[in-house]
Formats: sequence, structure tokens, C-alpha cells
Amino acid sequence: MESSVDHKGRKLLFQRYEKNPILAPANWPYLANAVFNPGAVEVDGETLLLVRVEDMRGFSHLTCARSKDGKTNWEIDSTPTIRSAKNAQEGMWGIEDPRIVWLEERQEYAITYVSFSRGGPVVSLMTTKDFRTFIRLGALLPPEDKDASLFPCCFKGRFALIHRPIIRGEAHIWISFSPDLKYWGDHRVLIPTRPGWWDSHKVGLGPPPIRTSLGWLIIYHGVRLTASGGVYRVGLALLDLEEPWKVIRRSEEWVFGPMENYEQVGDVPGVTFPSGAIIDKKTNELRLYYGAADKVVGLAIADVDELMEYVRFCPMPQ
Ligand code: BMA
Repeated sequence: MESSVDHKGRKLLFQRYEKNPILAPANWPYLANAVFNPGAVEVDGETLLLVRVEDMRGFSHLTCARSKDGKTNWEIDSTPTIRSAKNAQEGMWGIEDPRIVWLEERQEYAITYVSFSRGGPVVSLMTTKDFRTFIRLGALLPPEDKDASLFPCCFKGRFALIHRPIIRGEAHIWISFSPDLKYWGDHRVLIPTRPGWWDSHKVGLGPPPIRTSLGWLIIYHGVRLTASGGVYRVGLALLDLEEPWKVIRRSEEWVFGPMENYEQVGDVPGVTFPSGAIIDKKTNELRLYYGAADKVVGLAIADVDELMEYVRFCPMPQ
């Protein structure tokens, strides 16, 4: 089936870019097994992707790829941009899946990413002003934790973090707050898994929350376990603008999922894993960057008005 329409021939909310995948190991300036799950941000009028690159030992690092139109002619740093810290607590087996926001309060970019080491995956934070030098602020919360992003602003003086700890084997999306990016509290479950549904096994934040007039737009992945592993699909939610721990809408259906060959065949089949989004104000389009089958980077594009119209009519979760 064509991946631009559903089984009834209706146009899908997210249209795949016709030249997908936009980045693959063969494009990389040095040997890589996989390039996927990128953070995305606009810097000096260019799209910057901070791509997770898995080397031939199976360890990941992060490398910048820049493009003027966010689709073509990627200029990729010739060596790893950010390697993992060489210590046992954080990142001894690599760093993965960055999310990037411009932090209004601090006038710098915050990159949250997963550090992999003996204690399990943890969410770590680094900051940068230029994507050339980086300050590492260390792990934020205990393992096991993944899929984290800060909000770009503070709420009544507190930073807010969306993340996905695994507690008693349950993998829900949580929100936590901090006055200083160091001490975290006021933890609450934000978006739980839904037993029996397409997002029954795990949920995790995709790109950082996006401010809209209707609320914070959340694009998240949901996993269902099948006989041949997990299927990673994508859903939407809206959070209250002032009180972001309140979920005001949540899509019942997934809005994006594996269909194309490069999403079905790779190191992990059946995975679409969005991790970066950029809104193009000129075209009113949202460009969603996602890892496909843990192997390559895909791009899917949605019209922002159509997206908001869809999420506006999603039910209020019970
Ligand atoms: C998640 C993360 C992602 C990965 C996905 C599918 O748990 O580790 O990095 O893309 O699984 O394998």
C-alpha cells in the first residue's frame, strides 16, 4: 500500500519525504553501522540534526549534520561531534537519542540524551551555545530512564522535564520539576501506557514539547509487543499551556507507524522513532525527523493546521 494514504485512501497526517531515508550509514563520512534517532533544531537559519551514530562495536555517539532546507545536501561533521564520557557511571557503553531545546532562561541549547553504562540507561544533560563546544551537566535522575526533554521555558520559576523511567516494569511517560536543573521532584505520571492498545507496552516522548495556541503538542512513541518483537508507532497528545502536568487531549489511534521497507528492515524491524521536529513558519509545515528500524533517518511532513485540527478533536483522557 502507498504510505501517503490510509486503507480507505485518505491522506495521512504525516507524509513521508519522497527521498527518504534522508541519512543512512552509506552517506556517513566514516564507518558507521547505523545513523538514527536524531535531535533537531534550527541554528542560524539551518536545520541541525544531532544524529545518533552506532559504531561497529555497538556503542553510540552523536554527530552533527546540517542542511539549509532540512531535507537535502547534508553537511556532516567528519568525526564524532560528541563522544561519550569515559566513566563507569555515565556513558561507558555510549550515548543515545538526543532531544534539543533552546532554553529561554539560560540563553543556550539544552541537550538531553541517554547515557548507557553498567547501572542501566540514564538521562543526562549537556548545554551548548554553538554545537561545537559542550558543557556536560551529568545524569539527572536514577536509572532506568530514557526519552527525556526539557520544556523550552520555566513554569513559575521551575524547569520541567518529560522523561520515561521504568518502574516495576511499567514504562509510562512522567513529568518532573526542578528549580536549578540539578534537584528534581514533584514527579507525576503524565501519559501512561494503555493496556490492550497499540501503546500498551511502553510509551516515550518523541521530539521536545512544541508550544501551540491550543497547548503543548506532544508527539510520542508507543510500543505494542508482538510475537516478533515491539512495533514502534506514533501518537499525539496536548498538555495545558500553564499547567503542563494536565493532559487535555490524547489520540486514540496512532498517526504514524512502520510501513516502508526502510522502516521494516534494519537492525530492529518495525520501528518509527521520532526524536526531532522543526516548524517551518514559511510553509506552516512540521518536519518530523525519526529513526527508522534503528538504521537510518527518515523525514515526515505534516501541515500544522491539519495536525492541530486533528489533535483538537481527540478525546480528553480519563
Ligand atoms: C528504545 C530506544 C531507542 C530504539 C528503540 C527501538 O528502547 O533504545 O533507541 O530506537 O528502543 O529499538
